[in-house]
Amino acid sequence: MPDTKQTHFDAIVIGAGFAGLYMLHKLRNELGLTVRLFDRAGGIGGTWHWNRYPGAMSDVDSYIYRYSFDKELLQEWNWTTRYSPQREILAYLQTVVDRHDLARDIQLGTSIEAAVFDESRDRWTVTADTGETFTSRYLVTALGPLSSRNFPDIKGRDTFQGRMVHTGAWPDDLDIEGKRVGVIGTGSTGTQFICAASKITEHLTVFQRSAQYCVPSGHGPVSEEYVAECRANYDKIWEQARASQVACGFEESDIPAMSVSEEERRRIFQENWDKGNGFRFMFGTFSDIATDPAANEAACEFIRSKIREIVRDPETARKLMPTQPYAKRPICNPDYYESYNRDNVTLVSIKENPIREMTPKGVVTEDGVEHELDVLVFATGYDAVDGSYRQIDIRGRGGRTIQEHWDDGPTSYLGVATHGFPNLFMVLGPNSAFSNLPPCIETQVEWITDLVRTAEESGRTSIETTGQAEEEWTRVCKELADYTIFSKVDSWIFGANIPGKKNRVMFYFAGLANYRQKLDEVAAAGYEGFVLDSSPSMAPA
Ligand code: NA7
Repeated sequence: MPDTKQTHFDAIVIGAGFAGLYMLHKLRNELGLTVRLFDRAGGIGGTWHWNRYPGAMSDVDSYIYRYSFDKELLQEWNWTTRYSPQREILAYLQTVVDRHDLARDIQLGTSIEAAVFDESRDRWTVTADTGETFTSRYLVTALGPLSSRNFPDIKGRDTFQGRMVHTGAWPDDLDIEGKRVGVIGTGSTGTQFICAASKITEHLTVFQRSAQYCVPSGHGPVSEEYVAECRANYDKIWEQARASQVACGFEESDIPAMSVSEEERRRIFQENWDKGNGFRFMFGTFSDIATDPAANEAACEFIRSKIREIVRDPETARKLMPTQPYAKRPICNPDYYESYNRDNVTLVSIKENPIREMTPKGVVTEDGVEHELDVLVFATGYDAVDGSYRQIDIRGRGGRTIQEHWDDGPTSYLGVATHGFPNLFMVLGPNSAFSNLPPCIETQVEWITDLVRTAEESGRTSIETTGQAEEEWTRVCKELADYTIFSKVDSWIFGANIPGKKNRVMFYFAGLANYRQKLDEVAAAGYEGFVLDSSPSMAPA
């Protein structure tokens, strides 16, 4: 338990997920700083605390969906299935907390509502919903890019007498077994939920806005030999991941799709379909699925052919057939399309037949049908990246809010800092690398730690990125995004899933290896793009 009397710290960290826990470990156990980590949840884990819906799991192979820094834990941690379910990831993070004695500096159940920078003292003042106020020299926001829930307002929503839940706040007491369940949303979350819920509910009604490209995950048990091989090869595994684009553990392809014959293309698609995993299918098949329209269409057509093959009812298959490019975050599941062959699953295309309203009994669609439900699940995603920041009143130099600073969309330098907000470091801030998250988180946390160490050693009390560096990074990220097909499709990756939100670049699309190289170059050049200074009142007399 944290010391309740202490109110000033060297650093305050917000968020107890993968990012915040590692940041606490590095700043406290390595730099020797005093740190308090806050989280609004009643437990650690971030995303993995909140997402307890049936089917919740990581869709990146378990062996690489973890930290690399704790080499002993890499050898000790055991796993039995290819991907880790939510409960296992939470247990893993709890083990990390215990092994590194983190709990004594974590204050749970405390939502940070405001953070204000005092430029005369180079300090942040942080206010919590408990009424407590804390101060610190550094503030690290490890808020999670997907934590501000999107809960669409539907006419009559409050009249519904069943239960309504968002997948990102799944209550422990909700059991959907044998119930009539509806789900809105078919993203990574919705499709995972559909696969699991279709097997246990009396009836599942899927309200689909956009049809989804989904490939098999290849999920299943792993052998002890496989686990032993991963353990024996961890040094190589991390080296390969850090030198790759999406850091998911497979070799990315360097072959353009159109450089091979149609037959060979189909063979490679099939081979990767059989191996399973969404990132592998998008980046391991060919080098240009995300950038060349013809390559992209070839992948789309392959997946559509699978939908035709798998789904028995032609009308359901037609509704499931995506027409947009394959350019959202790639999705995989054990048996997504197969779920629609079950008698207890109904698909409603709300593009063709929109939701008119909700009633005490369920959901009424434009065709006048009332879909009676006991539970309605919103798998409707998140106000991604900056959404988490808009929930906190963050004020930098001159009292300027981060909302004002990001009026035209969120920006940063290198995904970790933003001009006018000194000593504020973001983990997975806007325009961080688009990749498997734990390796990107480790990259940023380690880099921020080195930057803080440099400031500490040189007696500087203020670290701030320049407006020019931020503009340049934003320009680079936009150019990279424009080059991809991702930017042509509406999704949370560009903030385009939230009504009224401007479509903005929110990720760096040149991959983790290039991102790491850029960070190394910036550090080697004396943290180019940052000003390390001391405010007048903090300077030595
Ligand atoms: P996503 O990927 O944003 O998916 C949300 C889904 O909800 C998607 O199918 C949306 O349709 C649908 N949606 C959103 N708003 C509405 C409304 N108002 N009406 C109907 N349908 C709606 O979120 P996830 O939670 O699945 O995944 C987020 C990330 O978490 C994921 O990529 C992983 O990295 C982990 P749309 O496609 O926008 O038409």
